[in-house]
Amino acid sequence: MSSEKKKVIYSAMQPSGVPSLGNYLGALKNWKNLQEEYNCLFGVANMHAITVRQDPTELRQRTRDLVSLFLAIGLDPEEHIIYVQSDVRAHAEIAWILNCFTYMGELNRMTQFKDKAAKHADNINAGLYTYPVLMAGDILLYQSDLVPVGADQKQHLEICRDIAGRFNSIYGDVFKVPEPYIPKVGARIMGLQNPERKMSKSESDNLNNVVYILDEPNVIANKIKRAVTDSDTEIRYGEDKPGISNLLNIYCSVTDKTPDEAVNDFKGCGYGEFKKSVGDAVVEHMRPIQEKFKEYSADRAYVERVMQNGAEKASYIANKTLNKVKKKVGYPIYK
Ligand code: AQP
Repeated sequence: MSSEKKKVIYSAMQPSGVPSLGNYLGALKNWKNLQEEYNCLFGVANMHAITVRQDPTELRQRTRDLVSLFLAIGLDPEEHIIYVQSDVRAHAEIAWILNCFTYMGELNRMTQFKDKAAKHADNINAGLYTYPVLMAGDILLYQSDLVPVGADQKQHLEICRDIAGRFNSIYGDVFKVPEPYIPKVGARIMGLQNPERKMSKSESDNLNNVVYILDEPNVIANKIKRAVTDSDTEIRYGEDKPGISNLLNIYCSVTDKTPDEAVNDFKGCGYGEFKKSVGDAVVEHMRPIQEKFKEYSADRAYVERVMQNGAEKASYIANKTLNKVKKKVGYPIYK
């Protein structure tokens, strides 16, 4: 299929910590497979990340590291666009305009804002509140057809569609109204110590709860060995067995096995043996990615070239949409 005919898909990740196994299995691993079928934009959402206080030196480093990781998992910066959000000024500009087309009543309903405000009670800033508007701009600037969404992001895509529809109904067809893309395999990975809540990269209070994808092999294996299970000894899926179900999901995702095959693999095994096998499977799956990551992150000049080229390509597309939007709302036009 020629690249013009392919649909545009927009995906981004915040450099708010080293990505977790959840980020990898729920998002990054699927992104790699999208490249054949779609024109992809892969963004490092550093403007979103500063809605929570960040150490500047660390943020800069993590931003570059996330680009290295994108490359390490096989995202292609030639055929697609890998870029850093703050390198494309159109994001900040469109966010302001879209703020003026978003109602506070809509933002008040966002559950992620409520969660993050509770988690960062000392810093409930306006950026945290208007985060969904910035995200709507990310998607709309590139006239994206599809956006991969996990359950946690569904509400944000809905508000993006509402904002686009509202703007279009006033000014004509300026924005493509994006559809959610539901990945064929979309794992939702839960915390190892608290399998009732999703695994999150920025969690720092219990490091055993999160596997980071750059953790050393023995660290990965140990964290999985310490994962909470339950009082019986059976290895099966069940609402009453969130810890075991989560480990089975992790195992399926890294081995590409079905849930039935996974359960079958562990018939008659004890929890110790099961957890060791899951740990080994994760370590083996991550090994080549970790090796490639080391290579890319050692080549800072190349990674920065990817970032600069990506910013240029992304800016070109984004500015086309932004210029249209500016004209529609009545900003000056210079001949
Ligand atoms: N536990 C998870 N299981 C499956 N998918 C997950 N994602 C996040 N956690 C899991 C998916 O990762 C993508 C990028 O997420 P993000 O960086 O934009 O922010 P997030 O969803 O808020 O991820 P985190 O790890 O929880 O970040 P922090 O700790 O900074 O808030 C998304 O596609 C998301 O669905």
